[in-house]
Amino acid sequence: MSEFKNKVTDLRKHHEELLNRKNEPLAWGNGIYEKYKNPIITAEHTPLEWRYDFNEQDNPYLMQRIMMNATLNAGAIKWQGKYVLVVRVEGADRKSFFAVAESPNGVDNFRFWPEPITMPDDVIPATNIYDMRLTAHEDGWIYGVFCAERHDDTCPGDLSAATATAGIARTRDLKTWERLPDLKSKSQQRNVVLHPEFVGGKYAFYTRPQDGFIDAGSGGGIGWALVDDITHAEVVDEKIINARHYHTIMEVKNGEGPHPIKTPQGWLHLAHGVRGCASGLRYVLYMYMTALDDPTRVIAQPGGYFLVPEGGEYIGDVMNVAFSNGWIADEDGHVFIYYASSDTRLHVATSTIDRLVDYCMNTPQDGLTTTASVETIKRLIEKNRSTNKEL
Ligand code: BGC
Ligand code: BMA
Repeated sequence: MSEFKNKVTDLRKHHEELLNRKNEPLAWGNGIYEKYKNPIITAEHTPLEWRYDFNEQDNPYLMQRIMMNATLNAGAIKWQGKYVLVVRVEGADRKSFFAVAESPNGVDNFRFWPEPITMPDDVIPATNIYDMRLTAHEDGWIYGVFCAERHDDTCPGDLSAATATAGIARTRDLKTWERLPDLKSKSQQRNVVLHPEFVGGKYAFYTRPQDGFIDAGSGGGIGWALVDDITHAEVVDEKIINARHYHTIMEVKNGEGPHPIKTPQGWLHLAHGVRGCASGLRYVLYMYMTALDDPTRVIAQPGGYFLVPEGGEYIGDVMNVAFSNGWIADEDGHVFIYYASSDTRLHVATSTIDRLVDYCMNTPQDGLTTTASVETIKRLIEKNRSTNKEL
């Protein structure tokens, strides 16, 4: 066999080993969820055909002709019995695109479909698209709502001036997508999510109004808007349902993650919170619950964060980031939380609906001051003193 053929054989073997690698939960977590030993999808998981030209004449050195930089922020859905992610893949050229990867068990053996998604751009064309939230809506369509980013042409000299808008597309098979007009809104929008049910006969969106491209500013928090016609979606009235507070994990920004999971006790929400520090922005995940009869009414707000980057998860293109826009709740109550670390790679954490509801209902709220936090800790110590003498 030629040297080139040997190299190809070795490359394919190495890639298959990575794709088939078993994952296992880590011991000694927080009891709320289990994190796993290996990331589930990295740039190295992308198909070799996307990166290498396998023609020996054209690529005698077997170089990567197109490099992949990161796999992050995936939308998630259980589809035809498989755990399916619409991954934000980012190439070496800093363009993000969407690509479907599926796994038989949700924690390992993720494989990309042969081709990335061709997202129609027959609206105002975007420079970059990312962070899709998937919603199997009761109208029968699967919607993907994502951020569409364009240069802000009102600042001609400024190459980093940009606008963020919610792009909307729908599909029945995750292969062919119909693009709808972007969500019309007075402000810029990122982290827009479609609620899975009609509310009063209307489509309902979680929004995140913001003053500028980066600044949430007076945007206030996670918003909610009802829309009559999804094919011409417009935010007319927007109310803040989950606000930000001084000196919390979401002081600077927050945003809805995937759409909430319906449980008998209420809607279970996963979101991200951002605070500023000397090293930049710190992104962490948090949870809250809203009422079944009114998805805008918060009924539980556990204090502090739910999940943060740890160990190697801190390191990556954008350090100190945990971000999630996808989770899957199985019929038997198991929940697969897909999160990315530091805008570089994808991980899974597993839990159950019961544990997550327990976490939301029984974790003390943030009292917003040191004094309140110390009193909360003392109450727990006292409870343990009086009830668990034998331990
Ligand atoms: C990046 C996003 C980021 C946003 C705001 C975009 O250009 O692609 O990952 O969230 O800027 O910082
Ligand atoms: C945000 C998100 C993500 C990203 C994060 C950190 O604004 O929309 O795309 O993970 O920034 O860079």
